[in-house]
This record gives sequence, C-alpha cells and structure tokens, in this order.
Amino acid sequence: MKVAVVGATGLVGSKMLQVLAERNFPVTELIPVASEKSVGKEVTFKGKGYKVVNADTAISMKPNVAIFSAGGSTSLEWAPKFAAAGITVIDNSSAWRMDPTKKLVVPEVNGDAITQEDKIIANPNCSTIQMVLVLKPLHEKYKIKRVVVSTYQSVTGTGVKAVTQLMNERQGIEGEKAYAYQIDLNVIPQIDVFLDNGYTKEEMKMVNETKKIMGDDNILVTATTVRIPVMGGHSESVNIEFENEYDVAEVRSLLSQTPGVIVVDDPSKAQYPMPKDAHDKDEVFVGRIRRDETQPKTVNMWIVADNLRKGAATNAVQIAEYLSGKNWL
Ligand code: 11C
Repeated sequence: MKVAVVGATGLVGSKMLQVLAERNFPVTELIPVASEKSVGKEVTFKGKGYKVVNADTAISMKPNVAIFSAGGSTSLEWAPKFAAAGITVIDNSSAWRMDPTKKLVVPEVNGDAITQEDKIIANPNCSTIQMVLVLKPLHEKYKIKRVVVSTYQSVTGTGVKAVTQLMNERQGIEGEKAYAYQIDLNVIPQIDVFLDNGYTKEEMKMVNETKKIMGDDNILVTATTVRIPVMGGHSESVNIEFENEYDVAEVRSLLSQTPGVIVVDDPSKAQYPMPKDAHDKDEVFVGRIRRDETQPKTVNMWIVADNLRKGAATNAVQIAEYLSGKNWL
C-alpha cells in the first residue's frame, strides 16, 4: 500500500513513521510530504531513505491513504484535494473534527462509525483520546452524567520548539520560545487561545470532541487544561459522576478488560501511572481509582498516555488499520 505522511518532518509526523514501521502496516511505498522548505530532504523508513515531496507531487503519486499532521490550515486546503483524487485522508489536525459530515474516530470507541464513503476521517485531540478510551466502558455500564477534568500536558503537545524551549531553559540557554512564559519550573494554565466563554480552545476540544466520539450530547464535560514541564505524556485528573451506582472494584475490573487500557493502581505499593512510564507506549494507563466521598455515584481517577502515540500517531495508524482490514483503502 502506498502511504503518504503529510507533515512527515514534524514531531508527530516522525512518530507516524515509527508507528507505521513498528506495527508493520503494509507500506509498499512511503511518500513523505512536507512544506517547500523541506522538499528534497530525506527521511528514513524501515532503513530506507525516502525523499520529501510537496503535496501536489504526492497526489500525482496516487497513495492509497494520506495521514496528515501538518496543522489545520494545511489540512483545510489539502485534505479535500487528496480526497477528490480518491485518496483517503486521516487527519490529525482540528480542521475537520467538529464538521458534522466528518467522522471523529477512536477505533476502540467508535470505529464502527466509519463507512466506505468517508474520505476524510478526523483523528481527535490527544487529551480527548486518552480520556474517552476510559470513559466508554464506564458510560456503557453506569451512564455518565458529568465529567470534570484537569490536565497536566507534556510540552511535546506543542511541538519541537517547545521541547527546545524547555531544554534551553533547563541549561540556561537563551533561545526561541514556544510559550509566552518560562515553562521550566513553572505551570501554564493556558493551552491554545482563549475563547469568548473564558475557556481555552483545548478545553472546549475536550468538551465537544468527547460528546461527538461517545455519540452522546448529554454527557456534561468541564475542563481545565494545563501545560507542565514534562515530556512523555499527558496526565489527567478525572472526576466522573454516573447516573447509576457503581462499585470501585468493578470499575477496576471493567477497565482491566478494556482493549488499549492498562490499570496501574496499587496504593499499597505506590503504583500509579506516570508520564515517564507511559512514554513510547501505545496504551492508556489508569490508576488512583477511588470513590469521590463528597458526592454519590462519583469516582475519581488519574489517566496517563503518550500524547504522540495513542494521542496522535498510534490512533491515526489504527484508523488506517481499520480501513485496511475492511479493504477500503
Ligand atoms: C497540546 N493537545 O497538547 C495539544 C496538541 O488539536 O491536535 C494537539 C492539538 C490538536 O498542546
């Protein structure tokens, strides 16, 4: 299968190549695509070098599938052109996620929403993906009424420039900044721009994408998203109120049986998920599962995942695997 990766030289793009190789996606030809300034550079895939091309050239090479991670404006401009040429697009940007004509997919949660007619499929935001994977089995069992989430997000979510800023600050080196403020030894309670309602765009992504993926507009979600000086993964403190009574041991057991979720939850041994351990793993880790003693039918938990893997590249490749399994590519 010919696979184009649009944005192949970025942090997520590079992770896409790594994940495609690791999962042995049947790539017969890789088409790395990037902006004009990267055209001609070489990227390595499974030990072989491939020259970066521009989007026009990629379309003329007729890939079966194009995985986009090059930002919203590139996706808005180019995804329809790829789709019009019969190329299925899996788009990691926010450009198409809330478009009612496009599917927003986490394969384990709503893979069955995809049809053969879908030519642009949206990959959700990283902080949403790791949360819905855990919410889904709980919603099926106890029906979720309301979710209160606070995030602790890795600088890798912003990209290479943010990683460089953190490392430079750590070594006292002046350099270009991804954030308006110092990130080392600090916490920034703003991810993306502020909207008129006082929430950030990242917070409203968690609210709106969760409802769309879970297929239930009645789930109430309120979010506070925060950048912390960490790499390796996003962490989330999640408070979930159910319609029905639940049992903590049963929640633990349900989540242990959920594909893609690993429960790490043993307070007696100080075992809980941490970004350092989630780094470069495809699974979503959950722990600190405990009853909210201030309110009935409510549970607290802590969810961690590598935002570049399940939060981006792995989920996109899983969508491609789903399509390939159906012979739709
Ligand atoms: C962050 N969640 O950590 C963002 C990155 O809509 O795909 C991903 C943004 C998106 O900053």
